Amino acid sequence: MKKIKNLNLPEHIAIIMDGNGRWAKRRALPRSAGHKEGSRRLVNLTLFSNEIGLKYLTVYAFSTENWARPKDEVDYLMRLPLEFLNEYKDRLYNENIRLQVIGDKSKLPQELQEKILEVEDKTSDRTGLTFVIALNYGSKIEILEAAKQLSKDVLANKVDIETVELADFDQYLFTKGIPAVDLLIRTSNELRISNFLLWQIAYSELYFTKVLWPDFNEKQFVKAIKAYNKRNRRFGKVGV
Ligand code: V0D
Repeated sequence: MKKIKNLNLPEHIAIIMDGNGRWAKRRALPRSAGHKEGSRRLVNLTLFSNEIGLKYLTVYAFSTENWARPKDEVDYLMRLPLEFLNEYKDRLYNENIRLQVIGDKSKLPQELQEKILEVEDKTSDRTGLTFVIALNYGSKIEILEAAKQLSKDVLANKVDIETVELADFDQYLFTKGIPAVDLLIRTSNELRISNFLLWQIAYSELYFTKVLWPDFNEKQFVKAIKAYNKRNRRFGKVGV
């Protein structure tokens, strides 16, 4: 494991990978070129996260609202996950990385659904980084579905409504078993949460940067973690 001097790692970092289209536009390239470069960045940062010993990395790849984009772009985007998995599934496994995809997978192309299940299954015993990809994910629908399922369990007498606790509600979310987010990063100078992990970021530190996602390198990443370290030290909390 690569040690970075004086760096206390958060346990769980989440990232909104914004600015791929803008990156391409600035270079007079098609948006797809930005997505492709963004995908390379994602691989690098995932391997780096694992190397420095991060336990959880969650990234926002595609929201439930992204279907409204032009059809050409959606078609292109939908090919990225399959390419990514075919190219990196062995690498993820060999590097001891566990992959998990959160979101409504039922709306994804059949072939992709099967590939996701295959890689999730194959890497389920990996003990390094848990790499969580939010794909066709929306936080409000996640919370609503959790409330609906909890209601069903109450009606079926499986759950006593009077004793339900926050930790019980966690079990109904896509992120079941994954600890709360410690640090949320959003690139590309957008200062919004955009329906990403609303429940899970209740106590997160928020870090916004102007850097576009395809330019967000290891150095930028460490800078964000250092900022997180400083804020936590102010409250006398010691990192892990
Ligand atoms: C495009 C930057 C990997 C954000 C990263 C369909 C925009 C590159 C995946 C991926 C996307 C998803 C699931 C999976 C494995 C990989 C991905 C999308 C976009 C949305 F199991 N990159 N990537 N998915 N981009």
